[in-house]
Amino acid sequence: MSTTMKVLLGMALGISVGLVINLTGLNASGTWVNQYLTNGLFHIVGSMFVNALKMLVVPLVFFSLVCGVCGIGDIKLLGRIGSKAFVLYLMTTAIAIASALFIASGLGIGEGMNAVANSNFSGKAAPPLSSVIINIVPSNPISAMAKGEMLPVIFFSIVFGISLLMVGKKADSVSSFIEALNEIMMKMVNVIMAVAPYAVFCLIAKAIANLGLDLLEQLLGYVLVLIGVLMFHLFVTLQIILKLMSGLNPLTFIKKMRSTQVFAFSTSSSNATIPVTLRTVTDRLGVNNSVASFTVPFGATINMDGTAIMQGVATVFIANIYNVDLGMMGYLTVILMSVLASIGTAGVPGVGLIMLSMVFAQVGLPIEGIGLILGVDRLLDMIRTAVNISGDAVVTAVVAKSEGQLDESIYNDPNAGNDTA
Ligand code: DAS
Repeated sequence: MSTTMKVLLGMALGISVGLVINLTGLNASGTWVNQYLTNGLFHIVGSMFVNALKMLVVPLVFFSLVCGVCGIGDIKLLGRIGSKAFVLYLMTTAIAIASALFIASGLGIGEGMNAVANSNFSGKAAPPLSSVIINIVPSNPISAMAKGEMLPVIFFSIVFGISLLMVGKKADSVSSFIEALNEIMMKMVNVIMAVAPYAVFCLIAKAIANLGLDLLEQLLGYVLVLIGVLMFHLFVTLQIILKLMSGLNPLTFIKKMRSTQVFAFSTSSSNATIPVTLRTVTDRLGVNNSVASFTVPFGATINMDGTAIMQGVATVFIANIYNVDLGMMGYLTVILMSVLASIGTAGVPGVGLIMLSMVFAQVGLPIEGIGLILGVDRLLDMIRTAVNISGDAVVTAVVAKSEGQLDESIYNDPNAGNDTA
């Protein structure tokens, strides 16, 4: 049985057990169920899993980012094409997260739950944006890593990667060592995710036992709003950007990208989809390989519009569930963190959720809130990965067109590259 099916099974069982406990009143304070199950076993297993997710963040971001920057291969590539792609990737991600925050807060998902967090989170007010920006440059990168302060970790990782690239051949052994460590971190994500079904059962059972059917309704709201914003970004925002910035036909793009999106959906991994995305943008959209071979892997590492959207919608949802008022400064911090979190997120299944704990920590939300959405995340990860790689392909087409590196006769030929996936 696939991990996705196991997680869904864990979620279904967790909901059933949680409902039985809630509806029969077994969860009343002082009962053995409340003491040894809801706030005992379920709380312990769930909290350990959430800690394991947090454990991955710093090493995953550092090694993934350094590899991503080193993957550029040639520092000169960071020139015109690299700068265009980098600016467009950040722009599409910022638009994605802003639309997510606007729609989710406008709809008020999660409001009225007044859940109480187990962890003694204080709902600390987000620090002023000026101090967030100043602290992006760490005075001590090791201390930033030890404290899990991710903005300075991301800054240090990017500067380290660029410096490694500039050292060139002398640092080849360091580059391959870091690549090996990055592989290990990706494998560690799989190891932790293997436990997800059991953790999902415990976290959902505890949440439903405490919050009852209301939470289920709110959770459905979260899923529907998130899917809605993902579809809006994919079929409206990205297509407007494609049309306005390249003049290319959006309908052709949507038709030709379908099989690649299905592959991304089924693997939940942008990295695994890189070969398929590369083949599609070159053989079917007519992008010259000299551009695609840089912008596609670069995008798979630093550009995750779908993930940023999930982080925006999840932040509003959990803030409302726990009655935390984020305020404008909080929302701006979420936008900055989500854009940077998507830069630091490697394209493998489930990492968006891992980075969400970083966003929550930055704006003072209880990390255990992740447990409420964990059960549905596996399914949503599939959809947002398809959105992630579509954003990579749109920016690749726009950059290629602007560089005169896109053959429009191929783009407009409905049968071009039909034998590719
Ligand atoms: N599944 C990740 C990807 O490969 C994104 C995520 O986890 O949000 O794009």
